[in-house]
Amino acid sequence: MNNISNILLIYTGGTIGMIKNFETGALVAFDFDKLLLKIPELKLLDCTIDTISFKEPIDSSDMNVDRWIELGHIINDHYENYDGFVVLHGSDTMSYTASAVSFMFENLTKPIIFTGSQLPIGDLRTDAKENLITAVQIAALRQKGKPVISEVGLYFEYKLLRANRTTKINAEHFEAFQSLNYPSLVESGVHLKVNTTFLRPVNRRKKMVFHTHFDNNIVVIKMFPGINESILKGISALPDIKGVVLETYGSGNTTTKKWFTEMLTALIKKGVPIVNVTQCAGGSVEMGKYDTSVALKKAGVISGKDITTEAAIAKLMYLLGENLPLKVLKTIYETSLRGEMSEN
Ligand code: ASN
Repeated sequence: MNNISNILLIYTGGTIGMIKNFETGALVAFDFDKLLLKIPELKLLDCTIDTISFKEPIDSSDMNVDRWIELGHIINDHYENYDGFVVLHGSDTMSYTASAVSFMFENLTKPIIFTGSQLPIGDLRTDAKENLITAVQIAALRQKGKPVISEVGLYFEYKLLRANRTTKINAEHFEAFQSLNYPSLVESGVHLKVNTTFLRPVNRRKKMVFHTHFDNNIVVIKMFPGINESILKGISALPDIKGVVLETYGSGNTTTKKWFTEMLTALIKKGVPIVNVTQCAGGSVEMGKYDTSVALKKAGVISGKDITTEAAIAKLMYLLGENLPLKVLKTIYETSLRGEMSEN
């Protein structure tokens, strides 16, 4: 048995591979092969690495559903030939893409590790080398001939986090991501410390299923004091709306104004799922805990529990793409599918 892992490194763009455009002074995505020349250390790793790149690498602010699917297809097309995948991606929307990819692959038995950097790889003080080298090492980890990680992870600044639990919290610090509702899966110090109890269990008898239907006819509504009735009513009357992520206060609270609850009730009656997620970085939605969320529960609003907004959006697009009746969608949404939310 070959005990060396074969890793596929996929470059989508992001700061990691950017250089300064000397006319505008702004950072733009750069050619991938030239990028690899800057990291000769990759050749020293105890695994084989093949590389593939988006035809046009992008700043991740330009990510969209089509590109999520393009990335999914690259992984799916090569799924049998590699032991693990490392995705180089801009940090701005990495948590969204990585969450979407986690829903794309059901019964995953191999690691898909997202990473990137805050400074370009050519910069003297770059964080790119450590992030990339350790992400590859983690993807290549094996025990008894099988990958140690069999889920979608995000590696940044010495920590591997469950990707669909992450949020970008800092545009300046090297520690750009946090997972407040779930512990780290691997910590990188002198040794790589794997927190085995928090890894997703794997069932190798189940076949991997690749999902590619994401319906982006959704809207995110963030509550704020003074939220405007006519603007919200205008949005909720749009004929194309198929789903709403409602970012609420604290443990799932909103204004108790009649127009607001009536608007939500009318949307749900029309078959539009509304998912309640908290604006807080940590903690969970608990509808009914305060009087200010009782009406939401009654109206049939879905509890996003402790899911991140990034994962909530990806999960809603994914489940809408599966064309489920609203009741079924609600039950499935409130169940953890890829470890993106706590069970109760
Ligand atoms: N704008 C960049 C991106 O998301 C930021 C980064 O990668 N650090 O593509």
